[in-house]
Amino acid sequence: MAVQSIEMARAGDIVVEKKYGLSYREFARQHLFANCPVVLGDACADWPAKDKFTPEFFRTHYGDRQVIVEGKPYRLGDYIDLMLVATEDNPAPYPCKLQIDRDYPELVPDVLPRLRYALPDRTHSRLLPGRLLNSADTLEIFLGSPGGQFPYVHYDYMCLHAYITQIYGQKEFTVIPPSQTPYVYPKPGDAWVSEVNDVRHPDLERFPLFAQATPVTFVVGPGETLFIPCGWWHTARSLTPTISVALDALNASNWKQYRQEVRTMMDPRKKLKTVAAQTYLAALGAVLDVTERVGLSL
Ligand SMILES: O=C(O)CCC(=O)C(=O)O
Ligand SMILES: [Fe+2]
Repeated sequence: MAVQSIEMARAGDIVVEKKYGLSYREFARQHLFANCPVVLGDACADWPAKDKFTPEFFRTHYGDRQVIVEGKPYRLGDYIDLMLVATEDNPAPYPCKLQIDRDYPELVPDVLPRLRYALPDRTHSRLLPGRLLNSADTLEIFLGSPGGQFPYVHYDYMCLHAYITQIYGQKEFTVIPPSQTPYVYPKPGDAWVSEVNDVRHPDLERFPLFAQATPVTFVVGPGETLFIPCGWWHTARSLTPTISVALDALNASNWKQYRQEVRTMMDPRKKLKTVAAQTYLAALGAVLDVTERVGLSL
């Protein structure tokens, strides 16, 4: 099948395209290893979640479950009612996150087969101790309402690649390349979070360099998956009631950046531990490079 490609948005020298029929090889060359975002128009075509995950589905089957949103507990059913009546001017709190593998394991098959573009994946390798991922969440459902805005601009924790699949409704995303990190004011001590949390109305008096950034904004709709490569700053805002599935991936393409994050996050006084972790990760990377090439998952 020929690749179909549509330009979604551009700013400065950055172009974000939507592509259909992209082979894994083309994705790896043009996006994964090139660290270039893309909207994949048909990546989740085989997911049962595509037709199943609706507000009604979650209200009917999980209405009595408790969720914590913006620090406050809600019955999921009540949150969904709120999200359906909310407006841009009066949004429901956001994000309402459901951690699929921990709290809703019976829904895991609905987001399988794993997106082929999100393979290989080392976050689930038996050889990678959870501690070295700092317990990063790697499979979540997000529910939101019109005007519901992700609370900060960030790149994904531990420099993982993010794949956000829009299942229901329309969500607007803004992405900023890693090369513009000096303009986004990373938080001291939390370098993956920007101090500029409102990209639409940035406080240029506090953050004057942000004027030099070229954020790219576009809308992702049902059935579409946004690939956000490691280190790309991003945030999101729902335009309608929304349900999205977010997953993360780690492999040869972001191993070096991931190792750098591990180094940054370790206590600098614990030199021996840092060296041990780096030595282990260097060796593990070399082993997994080989096993993944022959299609073996460890
Ligand atoms: O869909 C969203 O609101 C953004 C989610 C996100 O970027 C994240 O969880 O890391
Ligand atoms: Fe993210």
